[in-house]
Amino acid sequence: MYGMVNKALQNMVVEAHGEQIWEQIRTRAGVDIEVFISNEGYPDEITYQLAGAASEVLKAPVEDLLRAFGSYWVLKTARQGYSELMTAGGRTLREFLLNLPNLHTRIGLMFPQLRPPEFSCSEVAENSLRLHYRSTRDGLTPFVVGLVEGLGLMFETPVVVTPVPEAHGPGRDEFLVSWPG
Ligand code: 1DX
Repeated sequence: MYGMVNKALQNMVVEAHGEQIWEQIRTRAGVDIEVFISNEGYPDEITYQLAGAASEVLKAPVEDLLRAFGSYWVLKTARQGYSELMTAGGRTLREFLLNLPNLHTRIGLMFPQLRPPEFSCSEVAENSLRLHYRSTRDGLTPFVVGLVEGLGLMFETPVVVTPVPEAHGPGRDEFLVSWPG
């Protein structure tokens, strides 16, 4: 993944726990890169190693960490660093979710090394929809829950995100997303 993602994870940990804890995590992960370059590609392995080591050092389930990271990504990384992109995504949570497929096409064109996930929506109602997610990567379902929760916070819309508990195979998932009327 682009260095941006690892850098965001580092920032989240450092803001909450300080530099020393990050150094512990980085060492435990066996990652000798001290500074990630945002627009450079890194092996996915590095991100997974860092997340796993963070889970061990912080004694928190990796799912909880990924979920928190999803919100952080939307509220800090994307909204502060790519505000135009996020503003163009829509004016409400519902609009933004319906625009996610477009947004990812655009992001994919901007950054050729990006392997963005595919999103689509079905069963679209006034206060709910079913979000389909298909990725080249495995194990990131909790990250996606956090991303949508972050969008809820961004639009000040209390959102409930429920992964549909059927097996869809690696890198594929569905979520029921609902918000109050
Ligand atoms: F709901 O892969 C809202 O590296 C959402 O399954 C979801 O393949 C907002 F400069 C700059 C750069 C850089 C900007 F080149 C990325 F470095 C991307 C900014 C997206 C804002 C996807 C990041 C693939 C890296 C992936 C979950 C899960 C998408 C992460 C969240 C807006 C982004 O993002 C999976 C990669 C950006 C950039 C946004 C993503 C890769 C998202 C969202 N994705 C790089």
